[in-house]
Amino acid sequence: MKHPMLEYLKESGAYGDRFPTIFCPGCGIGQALNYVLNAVDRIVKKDQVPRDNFCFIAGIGCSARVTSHYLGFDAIWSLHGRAPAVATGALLARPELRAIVVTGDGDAAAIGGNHFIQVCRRNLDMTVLCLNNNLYGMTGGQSSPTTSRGVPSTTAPYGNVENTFDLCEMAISAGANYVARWTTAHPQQCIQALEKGIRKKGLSFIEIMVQCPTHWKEEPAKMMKKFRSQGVRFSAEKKAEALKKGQFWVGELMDRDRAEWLETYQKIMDRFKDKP
Ligand SMILES: Cc1ncc(C[n+]2csc(CCOP(=O)(O)OP(=O)(O)O)c2C)c(N)n1
Ligand code: SF4
Ligand SMILES: [Mg+2]
Repeated sequence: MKHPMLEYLKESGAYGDRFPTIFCPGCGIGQALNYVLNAVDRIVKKDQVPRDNFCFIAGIGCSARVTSHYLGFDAIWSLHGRAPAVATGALLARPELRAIVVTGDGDAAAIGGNHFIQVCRRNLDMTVLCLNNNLYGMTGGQSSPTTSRGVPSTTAPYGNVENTFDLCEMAISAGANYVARWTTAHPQQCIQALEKGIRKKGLSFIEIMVQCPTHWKEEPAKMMKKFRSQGVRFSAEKKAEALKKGQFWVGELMDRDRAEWLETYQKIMDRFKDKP
């Protein structure tokens, strides 16, 4: 029996067979790909959104490889960090698109940090999915802006000396309507958050913590168990409590209905439509 999500994937492409994937054994990116396809499948089937209305846009990184390499949807493989800007252009040309940006922590927070902040500030109607493995996977395990302080990496053999970005907090402060964080060890929660986020008007930011067993040199199952124990379920009441070292919030961190940029822009255009 074929995997139910295979109908959304390309089995071969310009450079030959796409399967097995290029991801290392046990990498969390394949799981996240499965979750996003399950969410899209629900929207295609329940809301009758045509498949052609989905457009996936990525930058560069292991995480970015899910788009043009495997997805049987329109996809743009753009420049490192620039996917939010490319998605903005796509939406200006075709506002009916369901634009889904797939990004990594380096892509979104380092080279593309400003692009990410600006789409959140504009609250554009797109979904930004960040597959956060806390390092640069594709280029050899360098520290990224989400690597914890003190943790060694190939660029920080004595431990990372930099402070760490919380991408969800950044998205909330910048103005995104919907923000959620889960991990590969929370499959149903990831699918539900993605489904909600894709439907939601405005910018949805969904962060999935994914294991990179190759560079963290840990067993994937152990890493997923840690995700389960370190991820603390978010609630407004608990917010005041300080998280212990290594812990992070999981859950829906923001769900609000601020005005979305494209709609606001369209209203202004409509006001002047019939004026000479
Ligand atoms: C302009 C530019 N600078 C640097 C690179 C090299 N580069 C490719 S991927 C990458 C980091 C990717 O890290 P992340 O976004 O976390 O993705 P991951 O591989 O971890 O999924 C870098 C620095 C590039 N491709 N283009
Ligand atoms: S290097 Fe890490 S992130 Fe990249 S495919 Fe391998 S396990 Fe996944
Ligand atoms: Mg990364």
